[in-house]
Amino acid sequence: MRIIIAGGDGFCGWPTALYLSKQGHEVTIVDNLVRRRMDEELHSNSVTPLATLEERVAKWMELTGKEIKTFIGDLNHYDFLCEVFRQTEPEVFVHFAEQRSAPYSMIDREHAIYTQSNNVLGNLNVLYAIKEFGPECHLIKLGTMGEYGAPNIDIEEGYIEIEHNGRKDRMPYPKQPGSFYHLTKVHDSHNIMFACKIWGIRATDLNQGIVYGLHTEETELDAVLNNRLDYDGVFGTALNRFLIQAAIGHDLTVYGAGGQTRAFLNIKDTVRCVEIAANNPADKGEFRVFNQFTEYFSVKELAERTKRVAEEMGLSVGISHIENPRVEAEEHYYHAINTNLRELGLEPNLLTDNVLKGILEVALENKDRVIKDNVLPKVSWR
Ligand code: NAD
Ligand code: USQ
Repeated sequence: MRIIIAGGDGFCGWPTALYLSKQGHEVTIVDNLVRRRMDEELHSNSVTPLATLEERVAKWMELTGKEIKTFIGDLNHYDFLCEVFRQTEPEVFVHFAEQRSAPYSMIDREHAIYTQSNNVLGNLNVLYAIKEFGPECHLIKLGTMGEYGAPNIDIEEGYIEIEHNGRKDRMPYPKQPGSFYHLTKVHDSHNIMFACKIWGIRATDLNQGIVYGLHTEETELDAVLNNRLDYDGVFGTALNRFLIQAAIGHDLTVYGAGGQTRAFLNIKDTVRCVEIAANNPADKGEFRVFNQFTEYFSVKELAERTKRVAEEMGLSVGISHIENPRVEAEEHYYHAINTNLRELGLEPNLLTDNVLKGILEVALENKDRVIKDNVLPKVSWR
């Protein structure tokens, strides 16, 4: 298939591009490289050294003989996006290209506005480009489990049957997101659902949990193919952050009580889930939602597991419950359904001690790159 990976220079997009290229698909990356500029803005970096996108695709070509084309540009520049569609005629458009950090979106008004316009308008451009240039193209859009928040009932996959005053209907599942970033994903979902209904677009919304790990079989082939690994208080996510904190001898930063329960998956399963969605396209006019995660944990549980595994490796690790910079429930019910991807063949890579050790080893190899000033959270929701 001809597949566009928008956001293909990022943490999820890069390994997905390599994996789909390896399966024989014709892969094109579209990215404006803004994530690399955000590292400069935040005076931060990836724990693993990153080659340029040019070097990455050249190395992939050298090692495998497979070409990944690249277009450097912004989804918000519609003329650019139209040209990409004209030149590549995609059958699948995988959309990772959004500002994905909740803390970044909560820095101040400017960052909230940037996040909402980048994400919501970029996605709207993609919908219009599909309508205009590829009405059969299957949109695979990265959403988030955080769209649902933490309701006191089970979380279904996108839709829930509701009975009200004696009548029943299948409705979109209620959304209670926890940041201006998470809200963009809700707005995107609504826009996509509407576009499917009025124009007959086919779309899959992948409501992904928090991704941990960094390596896939493909990124491990050569240091130039390294994936990024974020640890700072803005872009670092819970489990990866704890493992890097353990590597540098920093206390693990549990926000508040630590009973916040979230859905997680290994980066190896991210790439596989996208492949499963691509191989099983949504019907014309269908807005399909898959909950993309394999397990859920509380952050306290993850900190305790990280501590135990790190101590087995001879490290000394403390856990600090620091004041929560976010406004969120710290103890709550959580039960979410994730059967759609399993039924289509996903075999989860579960979080074993060996997986934790593997990520910790990479963090230890690169620990001198960590800028310690960036580890504690500085962005407040209040
Ligand atoms: P990332 O920031 O590492 O990658 C996103 C990429 O998109 C970057 O390379 C960036 O330069 C590019 N980009 C952003 N805006 C763009 C625009 N307007 N035009 C062109 N390129 C643009 O993020 P990630 O962790 O790889 O996340 C990818 C997607 O998956 C996001 O949509 C995110 O919301 C979603 N997601 C991520 C996680 C996670 O744990 N990382 C979990 C759930 C969902
Ligand atoms: N947390 C800590 N300590 C830390 C960092 C985070 O206790 O050092 C807590 C947070 O308070 C929160 C939970 O861990 O309760 C998750 O935070 P996170 O930063 O790991 O994840 P989040 O902000 O939700 O965002 C990440 C990705 C985002 C994606 C989302 C999936 O950055 O792109 O959409 O995970 S989900 O969580 O399912 O919404």
